[in-house]
Amino acid sequence: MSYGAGHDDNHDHKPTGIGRWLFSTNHKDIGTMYLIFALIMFFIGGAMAMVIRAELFQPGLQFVNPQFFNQMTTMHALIMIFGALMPAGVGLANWMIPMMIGAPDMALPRMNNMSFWILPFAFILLLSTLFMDGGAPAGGWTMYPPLTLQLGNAFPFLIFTIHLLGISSILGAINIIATIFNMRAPGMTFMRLPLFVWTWIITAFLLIAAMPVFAGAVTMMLTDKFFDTSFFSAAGGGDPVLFQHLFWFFGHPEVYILILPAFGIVSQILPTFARKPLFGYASMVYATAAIAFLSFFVWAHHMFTVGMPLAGELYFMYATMAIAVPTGVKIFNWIATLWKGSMTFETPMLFSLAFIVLFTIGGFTGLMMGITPVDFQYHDTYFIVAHFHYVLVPGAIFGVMAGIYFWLPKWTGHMYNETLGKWHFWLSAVSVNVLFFPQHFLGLAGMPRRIPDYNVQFADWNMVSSLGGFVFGLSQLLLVVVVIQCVRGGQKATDQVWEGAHGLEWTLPSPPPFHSFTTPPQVTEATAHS
Ligand code: CU1
Repeated sequence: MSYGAGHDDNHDHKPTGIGRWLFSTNHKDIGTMYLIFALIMFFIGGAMAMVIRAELFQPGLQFVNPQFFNQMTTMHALIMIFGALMPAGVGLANWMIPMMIGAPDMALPRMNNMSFWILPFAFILLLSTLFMDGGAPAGGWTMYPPLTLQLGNAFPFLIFTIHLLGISSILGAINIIATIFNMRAPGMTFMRLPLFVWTWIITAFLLIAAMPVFAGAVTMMLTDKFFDTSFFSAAGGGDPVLFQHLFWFFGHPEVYILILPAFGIVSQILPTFARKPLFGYASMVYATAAIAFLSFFVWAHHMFTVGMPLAGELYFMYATMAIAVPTGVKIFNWIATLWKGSMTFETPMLFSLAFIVLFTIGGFTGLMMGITPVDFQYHDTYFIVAHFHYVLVPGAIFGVMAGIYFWLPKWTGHMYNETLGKWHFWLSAVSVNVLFFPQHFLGLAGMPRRIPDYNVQFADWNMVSSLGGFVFGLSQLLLVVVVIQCVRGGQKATDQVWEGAHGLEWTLPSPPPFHSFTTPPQVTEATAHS
């Protein structure tokens, strides 16, 4: 693998071969490992989604038994969230944050190595449960007791996996905070940080605050199973609903851990391809911080149906509505950034534009579910599945895709194949809607989630959804082709790959340096649309 401009290695210790990766303390190498790991997990989790969509292609039981189906839904979620999206975000952070703030590496490079290398072992542990007596976890990724307590041999492995993932992401978050707080180049003040860096500061604090709650909750479940405690058992004076409170106190901020880095990526890309500075930089920072802060006060909107007091239900409804305000600020700023811009539509820009439209659909359905009285109808239906997949697939994953295409030339020193990139985008953007939009209809019509079979009234839209799913799954292979081609060769990337205005491209300190706008942008009307 070769690196492009900017690759320098100041470390005394330079292992080669496999040692370069095993013992790496280099933020670029570690970032690359995170990204490759995330891609592998994306395809393992995606293969499980294909099993799910194949089984749901038509009513009846065709390919798998119900138990295995439940294992697939549970493992798909755990792998996509903890194995694909979070490591992809940390990989991008590793690659880009030191360069964006003018630091030679991460603040704690050896810990960086450990954060990464915990992950493959954690997922080998989790995936090994598929071959155990009693099978893999099947009670849903939310691991509610008492269902999850009935797991066989896989149970302690599941808990230990969560502990390992928690350690990995907390160490990663500490490293990111230490790097950004201590290693900024002179003049790189907080309010000049690129938005991607800002979203990662906030994400890192979310991780540090949320992961221990999750680790604590699963540990309490562990002692319930093996040490006769009854935190979540009504028979012993405990309450299974307590687990739901603890889980969602982690789970809701976790959603923002997945999406905020994507917000940051999109905030870097839109100004570059609109050739205008980001609209409302300071309000973007404050809106991101407000979203993160509020995310800790809305958890019970996932559990309106457990029988809370009315005042509680109303509180969680209004608190949920409140998050729409800073989110709306961000959407407004992105659109205002595009307004009258000299736009071009290369692959990173296409993914970013689709992100704005499709993430907003997921946001709106989230508001629908936040309305307590109607959530009683939507709860545990496919409407929920449609909602969070809009947020996470054309939302978070499209954000990551945009970032990969945007920065690939920087990472490899080569241009990627734009034609293949555009094919990847258009196939993904069309099929993702064929896949997930009909699931809204299914949910509103009453189809429950997490079932391997369904009433014939749901047959048509399930077939459409599955067809979309197969096309979406296969389309992702194009990304692998593009990345491999780009790593191995291709047209040499220039310093200003996207021919944006000076300063907008790689780092985008904002407000941009004064000189950025004293000379005319390099791109004229004529070249911008050629
Ligand atoms: Cu939530």
